[in-house]
Amino acid sequence: MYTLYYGRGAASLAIHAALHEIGVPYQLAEIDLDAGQQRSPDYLRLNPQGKIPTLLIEGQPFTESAALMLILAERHPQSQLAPAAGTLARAAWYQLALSLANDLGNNFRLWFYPSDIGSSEGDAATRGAIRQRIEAAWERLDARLAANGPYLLGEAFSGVDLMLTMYMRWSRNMPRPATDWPALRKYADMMRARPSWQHVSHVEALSDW
Ligand SMILES: N[C@@H](CCC(=O)N[C@@H](CS)C(=O)NCC(=O)O)C(=O)O
Repeated sequence: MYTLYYGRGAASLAIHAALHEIGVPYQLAEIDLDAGQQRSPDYLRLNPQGKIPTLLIEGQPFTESAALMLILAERHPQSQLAPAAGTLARAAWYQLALSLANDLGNNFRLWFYPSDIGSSEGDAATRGAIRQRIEAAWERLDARLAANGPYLLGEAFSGVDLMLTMYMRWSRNMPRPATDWPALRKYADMMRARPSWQHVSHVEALSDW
């Protein structure tokens, strides 16, 4: 049994969808980020960094959304989350998971939390640089999907598609959202129609996107 501590639309979203894809029983515990519940003593006991998500696995807390995707894929080899262990497709999948987390996850963190690096929303130069890095990632991913889609691994859906969809959603209010790129737009339409995505959007009451 799993318990996912999630925030609406937060980095927990891909893990929420992954749990639904696997089809195992899980519980949800909502953390209201706007109310600062991630800094409550009870939550900090589970995740001293005060970040979302935390996944309880057999009662033990684990964090970092990309790591949780890897852990779930390993624990549920029959799921569609990752290609079979030991294959080259699995190697490509690891590479994608880590590069999405580094190229998009880290930059989005800085975009939404500029104070992490002592910057501010008004620091145009730093924000411009972060935006450029995020847009460069969209450019690469758009080319990849146009050449070898419809999923990141080609023909087969996997958990990295849930990660990418989550990151794309986070760009919806940016000057150039990911859906400005044509192959990414098509990909978003396909992923948003997926039952697991529809389910998490409904449960997390995500009205936009
Ligand atoms: N690298 C982490 C980032 C987690 C993260 O920054 N989560 C955000 C929500 S998307 C959060 O907890 N924000 C609240 C805060 O930092 O106070 C992951 O992917 O799990």
